[in-house]
Amino acid sequence: MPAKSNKNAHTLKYARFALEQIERFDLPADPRSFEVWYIYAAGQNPALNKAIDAAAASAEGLTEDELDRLGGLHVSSRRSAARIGQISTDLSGEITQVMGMIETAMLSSQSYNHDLGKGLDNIERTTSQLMLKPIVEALITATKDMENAARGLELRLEESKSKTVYLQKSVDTLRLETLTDPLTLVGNRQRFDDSLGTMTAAAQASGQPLSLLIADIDHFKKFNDWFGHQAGDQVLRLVATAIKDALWDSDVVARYGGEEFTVILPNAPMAVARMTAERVRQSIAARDVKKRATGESLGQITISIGVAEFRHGESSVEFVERADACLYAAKRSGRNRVVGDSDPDKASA
Ligand code: GH3
Ligand code: MG
Ligand code: MG
Repeated sequence: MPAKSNKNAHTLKYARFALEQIERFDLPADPRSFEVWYIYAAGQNPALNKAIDAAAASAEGLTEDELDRLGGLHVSSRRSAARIGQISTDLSGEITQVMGMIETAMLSSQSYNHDLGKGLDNIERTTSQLMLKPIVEALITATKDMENAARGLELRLEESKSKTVYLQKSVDTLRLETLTDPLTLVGNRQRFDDSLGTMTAAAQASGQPLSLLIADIDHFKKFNDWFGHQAGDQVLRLVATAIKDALWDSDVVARYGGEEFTVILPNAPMAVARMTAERVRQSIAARDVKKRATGESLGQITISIGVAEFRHGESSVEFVERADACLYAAKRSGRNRVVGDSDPDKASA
């Protein structure tokens, strides 16, 4: 078939090109790099190609970290979309099959009822013992058929149940991915918005305290200018991990924007939230950050944090604004510090 071999020639060409680029940029020959370069060669994703071209032309060249980052940014959303399509197809196939089974079961149950009614009529009407035997035999056969059909349906429904559980798990995984920031693996902005809505509503209803931290890396623009964007990305991952490590599992960490992170602390009043923020700040400031590729010291990274406790009746927008105003105050009063909503230095800043 010429069409097929033509297609094969294309895919081989893409694969060869991908391997050449892996050698050219001295990248690991793993499936992740291969996938990104294959998609590049096929030209399916213009945004990815543009970003890779820009990175290749940059002073640092195209490194493993950068290719990984670009792959995460441009490829995973396409993969999610493809998986949503697959799950949706599997699910509608399953639904069609189950509907078909239910329909068949209803038909055979109707026909069984009919046979049963007819058999009972015949028994009432018959006067001879001899005639009774074939009537009862027919009833037994109909009952056995019905039993078999029911067992078949039961087995098939059991199978369908495990398929549905599997599909449900896939949907859950996918949902988690769509709420995760691909660079830092903490929640993304959507995750923050969703959680804040739910958690302020819960705090409003229960009267339990709820606090919010907004953290921003200090002088991050200069850091990027000095050490490059990839070192900047490494710092973003490090800060995200340091924040997560300093918290409880019930706290929701998200990347709010470029170099800003938020933490929602359920059941935490201001004093607890402030202490938590201080712990996070210190754990980051205490590190001597080294460039992963070269081991070169990147010096001290610091963050500033604003803290607010939820006020009964306020909107989530007002809540965020108060925490943001505290962050601004922390920046104004010198950076590398925590400012709470009730602090005196907030007013002076
Ligand atoms: P300040 O202490 O006042 O917060 O100063 P700043 O330089 O951190 O703040 P500014 O808002 O002026 O700059 C934020 C910089 O963060 C801009 C950009 O260079 C950097 N940035 C934002 N998102 C990313 C990202 O995804 N990767 C990298 N490497 N840098 C980013
Ligand atoms: Mg900022
Ligand atoms: Mg900043």
